[in-house]
Amino acid sequence: MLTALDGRYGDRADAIGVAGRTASYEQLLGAAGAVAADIAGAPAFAVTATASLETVAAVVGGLLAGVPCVPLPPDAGPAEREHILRDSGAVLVETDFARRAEAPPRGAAGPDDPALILYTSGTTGPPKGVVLSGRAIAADLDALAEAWQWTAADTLVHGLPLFHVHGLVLGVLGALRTGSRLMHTGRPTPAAYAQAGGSLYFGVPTVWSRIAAEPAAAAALSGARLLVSGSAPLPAPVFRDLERLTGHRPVERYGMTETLITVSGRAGGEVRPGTVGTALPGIRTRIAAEPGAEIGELQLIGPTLFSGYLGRPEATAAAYTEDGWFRTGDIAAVDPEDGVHRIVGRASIDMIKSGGYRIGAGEIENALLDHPKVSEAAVIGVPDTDLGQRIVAFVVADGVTGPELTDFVAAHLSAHKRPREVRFVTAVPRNAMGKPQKRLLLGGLDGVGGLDGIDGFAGERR
Ligand code: MLC
Ligand code: AMP
Repeated sequence: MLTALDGRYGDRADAIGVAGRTASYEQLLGAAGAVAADIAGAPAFAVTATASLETVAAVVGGLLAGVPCVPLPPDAGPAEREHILRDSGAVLVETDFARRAEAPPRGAAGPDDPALILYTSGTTGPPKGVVLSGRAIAADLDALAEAWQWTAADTLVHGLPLFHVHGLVLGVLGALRTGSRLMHTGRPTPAAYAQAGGSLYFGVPTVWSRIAAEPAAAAALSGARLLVSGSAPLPAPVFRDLERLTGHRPVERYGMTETLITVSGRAGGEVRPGTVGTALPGIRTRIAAEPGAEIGELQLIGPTLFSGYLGRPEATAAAYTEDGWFRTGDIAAVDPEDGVHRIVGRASIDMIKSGGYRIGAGEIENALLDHPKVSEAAVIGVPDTDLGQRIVAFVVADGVTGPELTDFVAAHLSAHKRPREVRFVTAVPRNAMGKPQKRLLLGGLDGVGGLDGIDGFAGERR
């Protein structure tokens, strides 16, 4: 997978830059070799995935040793960390980039063995480990390289977290497969993107909308070759602002942790706001719609799909249809003329995308219910111009403030899973089965009815 590391594209002192530090491929290989020697023979290992050269060396070390890497969100609180470590059986490894191995050991893992285990949220319960093989990752990166004309001549710039597909698989392994220089900005701020002088830029829609709000930073990207957005829908106004300020029509692509990137616009091709392009080479898609309807669940088949949820065969089986197609849970439509896909929404209200992070409502509700003062909790994602959706928690509680509950979730799970708003209600509206009626909560917040007149349900901010 790491074709650039065999020297075919040459080397340079700043082949890899992360958060202000740079390294050559040779240095990276040496540091990764030291990690590989440490972990050889382990079933899996975990690394605290800060935005750093150490994280890159650890992930590469895992690939060299043939030991799957579990990247831990660096801000994960004890509950989330313990769950991931226990569930994966991974040993947590510290990386010292100054330590180097002369001859990196090579593991005996085959292309279908696990290369990465990424933890991601479902609608209920704690996050599940998504097992990705080297073969699936390489197939995806090669398909994207073709779609985006991504080569060793590029300098890739982004500042995304190194524990998810976008920042880690595309943003690090993609650079090491294509040989493009990588400049990771540490944080994905408009100023950092503007200063980087790259040719290829990756961002989640929140990053692009913040760049579009700073015209000078956006204008600095006009010399780039390609701007790519993904992980959540890019709002059409942001698309248009970017086009006006940078001269580029951003390419959108669609994917999931379980499937990697499967649908994308093409460099040099026609791109339309609100659409995510066509299926990548090797991927087949279909829409499971009611007869006569054009919109339905997007289902997929192809070489980039995951190997399963770690230790959860029932959950893996449930993710597929009887005839073997992966059920994305996203509602989409495909233009019959040109095969261009449009993502319309999610099937489940309990799957939230905030700042490009996938967050299960059930996980936040369970964390809130762990607080001794909380007796009921219902969490929804509310439309937000900056984050796409923002997490709003409705709770029945006494003797605790909203900021205290926000901090409680941030400390237990991770900062990006914290509710941005807490509303205190007298009861969570439920149907006859006792299931929370979240659409009522959402309707009440929008002021479009639903909760109006239902005493106490719209909640009070404290
Ligand atoms: C604030 N903070 C708190 C806090 N309140 N910390 C603890 N407790 C509290 N109560 C701190 C945070 O720790 C952070 O600190 C700072 O405030 C900012 O908070 P944030 O939430 O991190 O920042 P925000 O500005 O909201 O982040 C926006 C963002 C981020 C776009 C930078 O959402 C992001 O990086 N998104 C990328 C997600 C991503 O990569 N998804 C891809 C999934 S893969 P500090 O010190 O950290 O600043 C996928 C597949 C595909 O989807 O298709 O790509
Ligand atoms: P994750 O597993 O974190 O990668 O999240 C996957 C989900 O992100 C998908 O199921 C979609 O809901 C969403 N997503 C990713 N890319 C896009 C996109 N370009 N447009 C709309 N939604 C997207």
